[in-house]
Amino acid sequence: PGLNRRVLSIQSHVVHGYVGNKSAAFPLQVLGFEVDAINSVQLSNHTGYRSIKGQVLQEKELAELFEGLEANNLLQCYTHLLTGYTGSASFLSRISNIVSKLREINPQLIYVCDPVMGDNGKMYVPEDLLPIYREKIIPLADIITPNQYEVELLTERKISNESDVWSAVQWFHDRGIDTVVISSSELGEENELRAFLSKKNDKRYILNIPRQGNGISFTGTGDLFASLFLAHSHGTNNLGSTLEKTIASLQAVIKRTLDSMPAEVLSGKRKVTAQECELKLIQSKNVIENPEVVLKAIEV
Ligand code: PLP
Ligand code: PXL
Repeated sequence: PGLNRRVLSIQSHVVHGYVGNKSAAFPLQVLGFEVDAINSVQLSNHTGYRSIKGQVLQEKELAELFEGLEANNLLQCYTHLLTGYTGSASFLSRISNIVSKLREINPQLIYVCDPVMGDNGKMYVPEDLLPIYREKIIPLADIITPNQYEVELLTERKISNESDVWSAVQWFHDRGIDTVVISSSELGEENELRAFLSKKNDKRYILNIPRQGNGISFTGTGDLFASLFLAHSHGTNNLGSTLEKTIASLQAVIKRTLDSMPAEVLSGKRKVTAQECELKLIQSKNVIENPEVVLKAIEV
């Protein structure tokens, strides 16, 4: 199974910190995947900092990179396509051509789509990406990993309870998506998040996730989630176990990041900075390689 695992990953690059490809590539590599990265943007840092500088890759430039790969017969080798943060509608639109081309070459290609648009009720990409995800990109995916807010945007329905979740999940299955994973939602008990997983015409799971860190929020966790889920879903039908391993590593990375914070931040005496919230990904190599499952997925 170590052979033949190569991901084309189209996401952001940040010079400092861990979101997008910076968050996804290392875990995939540690778990034995070759990662070919296309950087949808190259920014100094993620958008949660005070200032943000850098470049956005244009649709034409994406097409050029892809042409170069094609010209050298390098498109033959992909087992997976992973897409995350994209900053423009025309760029996102172009990804549909890429999916078609890769599928033509490898009909077994798995497309993992993380429709990165926002979190906690706030969009951090232009609004015109939404209809493109909804109409053009989502129907092409095998696995999608939205959070609750992204599900609400895509399905145009508010999610207030578990029954809303499963009908939203069905909305995705009706569009042909095999595996729907809601990476996080506000539907758990107090101080808990809840993740949901559904495989079309097959099993469904929930997994409750204790909140760590007293309201400190992290960036890049969703990108990490998608990369871990891709890696652990490869070659298995046991998606409950895939979700468990994904959450185990994610929680361990968050714990390591919190453990690195100064006492005055942890006690709430001083507000945490964006830099202090950067995931301690490299320091978490062992928990990425060997996730220790403590939180179990419940089949429902
Ligand atoms: N933060 C925590 C603590 C999580 O457990 C998860 C996913 O399970 C996430 C973040 C990822 O969610 P999102 O996609 O909203 O970033
Ligand atoms: O984690 C999502 C993400 C990806 N890429 C960039 C971001 C963010 C979230 O803020 O700013 C550049």
